[in-house]
Amino acid sequence: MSEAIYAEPDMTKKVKFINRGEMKERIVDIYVSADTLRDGETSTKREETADTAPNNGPGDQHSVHIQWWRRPSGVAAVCLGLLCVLLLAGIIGQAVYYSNISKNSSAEIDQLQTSYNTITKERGQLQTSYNNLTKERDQLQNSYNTITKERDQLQTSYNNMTKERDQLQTERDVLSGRLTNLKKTCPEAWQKFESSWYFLSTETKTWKESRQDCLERGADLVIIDGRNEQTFLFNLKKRVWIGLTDSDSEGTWKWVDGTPLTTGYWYDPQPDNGGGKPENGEEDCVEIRTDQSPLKAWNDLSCAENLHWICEKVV
Ligand SMILES: [Ca+2]
Ligand SMILES: [Ca+2]
Ligand SMILES: [Ca+2]
Repeated sequence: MSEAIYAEPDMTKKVKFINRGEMKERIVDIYVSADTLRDGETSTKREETADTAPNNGPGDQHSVHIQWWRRPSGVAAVCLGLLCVLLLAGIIGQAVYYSNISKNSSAEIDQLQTSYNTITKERGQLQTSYNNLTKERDQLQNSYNTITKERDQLQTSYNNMTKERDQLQTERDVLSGRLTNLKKTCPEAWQKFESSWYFLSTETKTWKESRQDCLERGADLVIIDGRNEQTFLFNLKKRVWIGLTDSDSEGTWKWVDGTPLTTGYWYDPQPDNGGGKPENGEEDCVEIRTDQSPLKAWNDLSCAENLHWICEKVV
């Protein structure tokens, strides 16, 4: 190794130069410093160009220093360095750009997240409102259905009542017509006085049989309400049964409709319930006698006696 270091260096290299348009070969001496070689470093004796040294012709040896910008490798290195610098600047620019984009994107993501959260919250509120509205709508629908059902029922009841009213009006009109006809003409054997019709029998019966006959005619034994009616009946000049009796309770006189007697047209000393004479028996029914005065003509008599009778029908 030491032999190689201290060996005679090959000082001759052939290089090509361009001088004044001619290609000349020169011998370039390259000196290598032994100290430099020891340190592992190399140095090169630079060439001496034709411009700085006299042209001694082929075979001359010179020590020259070549300027780096004139060396293709130097220019290439410079270009490469510039390219690296530009590339590095580009990378840094890209990094800064994407860093800003990342920051902006992060801010936008935060804003979007906030907006998303807000919208989600509003959506929940809207959903709650929607559910409440749906519930209220269902309740209203139920109320509406109930009211509709009740309305239909009322409508049905109204229709039925209207129908019944029409039927009653028709019946009323029919009855009114019949009444009008009845008022115009009395049934055969009946006579009218004031607001009643009166039927005077042509045969005689007991008080009970007489009343049954009146009921079969749609009437009842006469009820005397005042002086005029009493006088009218007296003037018929018949001993007749009237609808008054104390058969339920002795001395308590009641009309056949159950009303108590208020004004009696007795002649003295009637009513005597037979006057204590066994042959008269119990006297619980009332007749109008014709041998007395019109307003003092009543006598109580045994209900088993046979007399004419008077039926009354109020019209
Ligand atoms: Ca009467
Ligand atoms: Ca009596
Ligand atoms: Ca009597």
